[in-house]
Amino acid sequence: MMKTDHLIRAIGAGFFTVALLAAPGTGEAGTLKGQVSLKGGESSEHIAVYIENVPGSYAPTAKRPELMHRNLAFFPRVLPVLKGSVVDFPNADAVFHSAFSASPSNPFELGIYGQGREKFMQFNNAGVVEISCHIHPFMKATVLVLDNPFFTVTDQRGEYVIADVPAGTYIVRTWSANGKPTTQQVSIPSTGSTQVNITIAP
Ligand SMILES: [Cu+2]
Repeated sequence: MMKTDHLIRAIGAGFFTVALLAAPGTGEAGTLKGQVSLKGGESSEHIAVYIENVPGSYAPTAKRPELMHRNLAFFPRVLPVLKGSVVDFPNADAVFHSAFSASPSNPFELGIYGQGREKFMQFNNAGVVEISCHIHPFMKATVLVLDNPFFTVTDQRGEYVIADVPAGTYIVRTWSANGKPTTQQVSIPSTGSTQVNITIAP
């Protein structure tokens, strides 16, 4: 509502004002940031934080996300991606690995392959995709396929920042390898930032 009013006024004021308002990252967008803590003292690094139901349509960027086989583990353990993304699955180990998922949203099978042989998979449906290796049953990863690009992962201190979020009230969720998923409501201001700290139960 407010946005439309602004635009109509801007059109009256001239073309250049309209162009400025339409530029990404200007006006009526705020930043969500905070600290994620995992109860029980496990590392709070690489926990996915994402905002649901942000209006708009979004396309993946040219840079492909990567889910690697490395030291007999998938890296990263949790990988959030935008719907439609092609994810590369390089094998950095000197042993054979595979990657597959039986998750209903995006089932796939890349077969068994050796070092350096790059395989890939396009994730076209939003959902949680649990990934395993046929050869090493202890190898697990999760790809979160999301509807919008307003997601990130925590840094070494458990901190996260999601910038340029259109102002509004949303649900923010987290996903981690060692804790339960969380859900809470957040209000993104039209300018500046809001701090939301999140505690995850083991
Ligand atoms: Cu393996």
